[in-house]
Amino acid sequence: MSSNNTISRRKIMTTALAGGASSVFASWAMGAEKINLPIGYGERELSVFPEKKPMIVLTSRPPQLETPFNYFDNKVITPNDEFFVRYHIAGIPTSIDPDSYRLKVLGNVGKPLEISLDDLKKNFPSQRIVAVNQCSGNSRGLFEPRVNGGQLGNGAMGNAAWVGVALKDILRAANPGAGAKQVTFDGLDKPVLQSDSDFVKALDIDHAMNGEVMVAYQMNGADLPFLNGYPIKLIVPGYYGTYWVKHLSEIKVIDDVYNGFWMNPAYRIPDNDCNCVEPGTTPTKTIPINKFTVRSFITNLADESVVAVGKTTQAKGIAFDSGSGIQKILFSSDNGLNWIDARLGQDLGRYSFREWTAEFTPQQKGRLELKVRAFSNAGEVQPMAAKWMPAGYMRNVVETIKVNAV
Ligand SMILES: Nc1nc2c(c(=O)[nH]1)N[C@H]1C(S)=C(S)[C@@H](COP(=O)(O)O)O[C@H]1N2
Ligand SMILES: [Mo]
Repeated sequence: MSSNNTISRRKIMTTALAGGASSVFASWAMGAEKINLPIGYGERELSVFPEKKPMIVLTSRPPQLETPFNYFDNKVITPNDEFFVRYHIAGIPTSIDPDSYRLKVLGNVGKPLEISLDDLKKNFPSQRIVAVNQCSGNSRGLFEPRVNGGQLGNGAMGNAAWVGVALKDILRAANPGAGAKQVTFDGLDKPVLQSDSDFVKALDIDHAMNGEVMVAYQMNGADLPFLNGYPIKLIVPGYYGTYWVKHLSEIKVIDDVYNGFWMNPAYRIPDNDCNCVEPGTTPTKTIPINKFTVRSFITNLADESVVAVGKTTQAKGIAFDSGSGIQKILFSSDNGLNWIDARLGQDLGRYSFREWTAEFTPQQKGRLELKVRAFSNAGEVQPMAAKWMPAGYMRNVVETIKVNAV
C-alpha cells in the first residue's frame, strides 16, 4: 500500500476518534438506519466508523462494532470494511507511524529482537491462510436465561485471508531458552483507569511454535483496517478472537503460566465435557477458552422472509469449525422432521467459512421453520439445544429461521 494511503488512514483516525469525532457521531444525530436483532430490546442503530460500512455499535469508546447479519449473504470472505471490531480497554491507539513501529520479542530468549514492519515483510518468509475470527461472546444476546456482557447477535465473526509471518519463525530468530512455557502477547492499547488491566494474552509455547499461529500484516490483500489491529495482529487459527491480539507490539517468552486478568479470571469456561453449567449456576473449575465449536448459519433468508408456495427456493449459508473442516451440512425446511444433505461450496481451507446451498419447495401457505446443522470432520455436531454458561461464551445451537410461504 502506498504511503499516501497510510497517511490518510492515520489522519482519518485522528479526526474521527481522537479529534472532533464528527464522522463517528454524525450518523447518530441524523437518525441512522436501524436493524432488529432477534433478542429482547434488539433494535440497534447502525453507525459509520473509520474504514467501516454502517455497523451495529455496542460501545463507541473503545469501539465495539458488530457486523449486521445481512452483510454475510453471498460472500465467503468478509470484506475489511464489514469486519466486526472488538476492544476491551478505552486507551486504543488513534495514530500509528508505520516507519517507527517496532515488534519487540523479549523474555526468556537468547536474542531479544526489535522488528520493524519492513524487516517483518522482507526478512521473514510469508505465509497465507484463510481463517475465521470469532469473538468468544458472539451470539451472547441469544443466551436464555440472558447473561451480562455485550448483547451480540451472530455478527461478531468474519472470515479473511491473512498474510504474514509464522510466529515460530519470529520466535526461532529470538531463540527461546530452555524452560520456556508460555508466550504472552501485548498490543498498543492501554487501560485508562489504574484499576483496569492491560490487554495481554498467552499461548503455550508448543501452540505458539506450531507454524500456523502467525503475525499478519495483510488482510484480504490490503493493510489491516486500523480498528482490526493495524499494522499487525496475531492470528490463532481455530481459536476464539480473544487471542488475536491487535496492534501487536510485544511478544514475551515466559517460564510459567501467565495469569493476568484477561487470562484469569476473564475468558474462562467451565472445565467439563460440555463447557457448560446448569443455567443460573457458576462453574466450580474453569480453563482458558480455546477452540471454536462447529457452527452453521443461513445467510440468504431471515425471519419473516417471504417464499413462494410451489416454487423451488434456494437456501444458502456458511459453516465453520476449529480446523478439522466441515464434513457435511444437513438442512431441514419442516422444523427438523426431515433433513437433506446440503451441497458444500469451494473449500478455501479448513479454517475458512465453507459455503453451502440446499433447495426446498414450500408445499402450502404459512410459516416454515428452516434449520441447518453442521458436522465437522472431527466428529463434532451442532447441538439441537443450546448449552449455558454465565460468561455467555461459545453460544452454539442449530439455527432456526422462520419464513412465510405465500
Ligand atoms: N490489542 C487488543 N487486541 C485484541 C483485543 C483487545 O481488546 N485489544 N480484543 C480481542 C478480542 S476479544 C477479539 S474478539 C478480537 C476481535 O478482532 P477484531 O476487532 O479485529 O474483529 O480482537 C482481540 N484482540
Ligand atoms: Mo472477543
